[in-house]
Amino acid sequence: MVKVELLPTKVSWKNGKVDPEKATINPAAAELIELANREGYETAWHRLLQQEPQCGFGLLGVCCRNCTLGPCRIDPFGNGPKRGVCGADADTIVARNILRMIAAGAAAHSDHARDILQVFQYVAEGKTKSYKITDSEKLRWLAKALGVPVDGRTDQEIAKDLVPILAAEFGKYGDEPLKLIEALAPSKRKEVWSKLGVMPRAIDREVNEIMHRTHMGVDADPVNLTLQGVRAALADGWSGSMMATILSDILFGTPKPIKYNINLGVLREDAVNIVVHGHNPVLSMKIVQVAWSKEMQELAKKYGANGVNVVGMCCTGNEVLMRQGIPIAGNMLLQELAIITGAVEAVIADYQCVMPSLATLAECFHTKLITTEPKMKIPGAIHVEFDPKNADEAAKEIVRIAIENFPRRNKARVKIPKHKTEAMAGYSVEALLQILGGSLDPLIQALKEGTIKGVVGIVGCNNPKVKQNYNLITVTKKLIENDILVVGTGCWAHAAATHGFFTLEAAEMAGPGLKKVCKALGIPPAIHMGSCVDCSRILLVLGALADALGVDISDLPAAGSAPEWFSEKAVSIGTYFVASGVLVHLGVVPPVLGSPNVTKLLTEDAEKILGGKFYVEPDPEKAAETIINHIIEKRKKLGWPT
Ligand code: SF4
Ligand code: MSK
Repeated sequence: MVKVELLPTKVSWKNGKVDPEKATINPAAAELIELANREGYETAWHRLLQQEPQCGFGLLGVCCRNCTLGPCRIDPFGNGPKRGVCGADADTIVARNILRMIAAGAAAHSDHARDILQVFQYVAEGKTKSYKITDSEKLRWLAKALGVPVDGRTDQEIAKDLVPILAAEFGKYGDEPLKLIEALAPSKRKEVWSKLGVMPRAIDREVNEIMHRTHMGVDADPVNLTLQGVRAALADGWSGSMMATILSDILFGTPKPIKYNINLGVLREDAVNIVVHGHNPVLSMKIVQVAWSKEMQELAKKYGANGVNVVGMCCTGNEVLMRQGIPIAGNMLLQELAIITGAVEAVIADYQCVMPSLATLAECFHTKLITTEPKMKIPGAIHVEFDPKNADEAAKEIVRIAIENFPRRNKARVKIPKHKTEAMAGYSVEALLQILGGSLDPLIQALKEGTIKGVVGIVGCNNPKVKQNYNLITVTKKLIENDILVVGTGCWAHAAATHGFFTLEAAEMAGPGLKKVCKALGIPPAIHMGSCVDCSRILLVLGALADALGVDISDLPAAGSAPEWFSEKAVSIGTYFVASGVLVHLGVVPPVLGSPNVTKLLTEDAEKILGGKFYVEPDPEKAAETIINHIIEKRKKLGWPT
């Protein structure tokens, strides 16, 4: 059990400023935090310190403002009120709050999927010339999985038939399971979910039902509430996120191994720098295409720049990187620091993980913050509404704004850190299979023999409460040293790449077995599988491994970890991995400790019914050790050498 820690912040003041040494292990970030201190720019670290002490009731999850009888709060130490005005106790309040986090996370991923589906529909109906089917093979694989005929048919005919099937994943009447789950989830898991009554029926319905159940005076049973959270999270992982990944592959290409550079040193003094930020690749893929065009490169020259340099941030960065190999500026906590370099002409943001602070910070520089989605506007930003039907025009307008902004750059203020690292990305399931020679057999063999002891997915964010990248890297390093193959997504991938884990030479850091396998296959010991929604790729790998071995996912020597998570999306991801039978480590304490019952349910009892459970441990060394022991135990149960 994790002890109650009301003030988990490790970042501290030094002479009234943020201490860069305590804030990050990335030297480029440290340089710019120092600059922010000197010049008085505010970053997430500064604002976190201003927030301290953060509300203890909030940290423990025992405050409720679901109605105006409240807000109510429960005294976790038993000296004050034990129930809200309506009579809800700590168990009900904590469970309801977590459930609403899952709903928000599942909604974010799935709404992203809906946006990609809309583009797919336009392509199917011939309503856009800006996009096309790029991976016909994957389209046909999906069609076959969903029972759509493919023989003798064009891509467009197949796509047209897929649209209503995929649209029904979001909303349909009736209790029959989601088609993507039926088609892609392993059979043993589907049995578990059916028996428990958590088989998702429709993505929007599960999210909607959470909002209903958590309304005042509806569901008060923490177990019943949590099971609905499981159902919504499964709808996210195995359908919403899965759909976002598959359709993005079909439209933009299934990733293949690709080299790139990462860290703030990828910004260029001589070029127009555009940062693409957020999660949805639909516009950013176009931005890259337009920015790399001769027309725009020439235009940049007219404005005194040596071309246009598009760099990625967060998961939009991951999406475009995986398919185009664009350089990456960094992960979530680097978004403000990129602007502080003084070298960014435009930040183009779609949605999710985009801090509203960027607008204020951009005003201190010449940087234009451009929002593009009707559902995400930020006061102070320029809004260029993006319509996938005329994506080329929108992309041209945006790139032009950035280029025309170049002469406004104050060269005297430009401070681009020198740091950048070479890395490899692009490991889709298909790419991994190709590397393995067409089947999972070599991986299964290596696992059985113990050359590779297990597989761990590390995902998730940065959180200024944790020294940036420290937890992500410490867990990664310890696992690979112990012959555990690490795969992952999101901001973990940016951290792992920045600190040198995505190179072939990184195999030297791995234990002898993993090192041998990496050298034989020509892969790094830690594998970049994509953006947050691409955690679905990890689900597919786990499902395929379980099916091939004739076991359940919960029997595999596998685990998940989110060492620096912050977002509601991460709560949904963690929950669908637990529900898929995986032990999930959380390095940041979730707001549940105010209810010992809910805490026990998530960290102990869940295993009995789902095969997976949450494990909370802020210390990354200890966490890695526990994960390693968990993997050894699973191997013993399979009768494999440890
Ligand atoms: Fe208070 Fe109950 Fe209303 Fe929540 S739902 S604010 S606990 S009265
Ligand atoms: S971007 S959700 S901070 S991983 Fe996907 Fe990074 Fe977390 Fe956003």
